[in-house]
Amino acid sequence: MAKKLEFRRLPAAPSPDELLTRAFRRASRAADALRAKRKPITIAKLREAERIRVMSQTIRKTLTKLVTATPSLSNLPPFYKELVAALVNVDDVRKSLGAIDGTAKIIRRLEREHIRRLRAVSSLDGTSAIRRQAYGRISSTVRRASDHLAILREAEGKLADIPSVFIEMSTIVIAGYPNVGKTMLLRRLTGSEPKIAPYPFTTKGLNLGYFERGYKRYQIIDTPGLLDRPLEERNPVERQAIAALRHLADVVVFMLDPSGTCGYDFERQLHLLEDIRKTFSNVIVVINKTDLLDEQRVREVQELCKDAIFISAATGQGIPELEKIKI
Ligand SMILES: Nc1nc2c(ncn2[C@@H]2O[C@H](COP(=O)(O)OP(=O)(O)O)[C@@H](O)[C@H]2O)c(=O)[nH]1
Ligand SMILES: [Mg+2]
Repeated sequence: MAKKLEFRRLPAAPSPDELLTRAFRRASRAADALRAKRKPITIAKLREAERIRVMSQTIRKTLTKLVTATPSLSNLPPFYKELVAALVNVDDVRKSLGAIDGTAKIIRRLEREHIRRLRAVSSLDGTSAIRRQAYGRISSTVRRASDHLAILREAEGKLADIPSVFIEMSTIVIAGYPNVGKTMLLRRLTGSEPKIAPYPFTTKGLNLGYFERGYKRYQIIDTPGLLDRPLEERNPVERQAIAALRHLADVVVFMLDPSGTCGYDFERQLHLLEDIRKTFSNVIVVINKTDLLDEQRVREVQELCKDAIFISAATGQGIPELEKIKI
């Protein structure tokens, strides 16, 4: 059964200031709410202990939840793994999670230590001094974790646009220069408008479509802004985002438009085809817009692209031959 991987978003990491402000606020509210008919010194001790406990707990809960709610980035299917690795340094994220876990443990120790020390004091001034010390030490512990929180916050932002795709479904990726007719082919094969999923490095996202032939389901992906210009114009991170598609694509349909209407000459399109062949192993060449070609041009193109399939996404010509290919 094909499995759709909804990439679980990382939780948002707060800044030390946000975290401390929230913790101080909760702590004083909790202490104010404490009512007891006891000696003033006993009440003072109860209040200060409550402030330390609530302050510590608020911070620890947030930090622990941050760690447990972060999905494992190393146990992902290859497509997601490579994509994630293109976007963030997985090792840094792992180290920061470990450090945040450690921070929560240190705060737990500080909480216990200061509450213990409160028991031994006998003056009102003494109780507030111990609470201030606890606040100070816990605050600086949180601030020391500042870089780690920043790393997690940044990772959350960078991984926010990971697309959700069926990772085990037979998948066709369509490539080729803009305006050659990729989206029109997707519409024709699926009989519907593509769904758009976000994809890092392209503001246009991925166009996703699904169709069935026999008992088999297929996923078809059009990648506007991605597989439509030479790879040498890409930065390394973009190349990795493209390479991630290798794990997803069972076949790449490379579409060429020899009609002269897409705005890119045929030579240039053939050059991109060579590029794509370096990255993807299973490439089917499709010549589109045959409805615009005369016989002479068809023969010329046949000479240049021996194994190509000639279609017209607009009229439907050649689509049955394309659908016969087994993937
Ligand atoms: N005549 C003709 N026009 C086509 C064909 N396929 C696509 N087009 C037109 O080419 C333009 C670009 O098509 P589109 O699917 O958006 O290309 P994409 O940028 O590669 O996704 C549109 O105006 C389509 O109507 C075809 O087979 N024949
Ligand atoms: Mg398109």
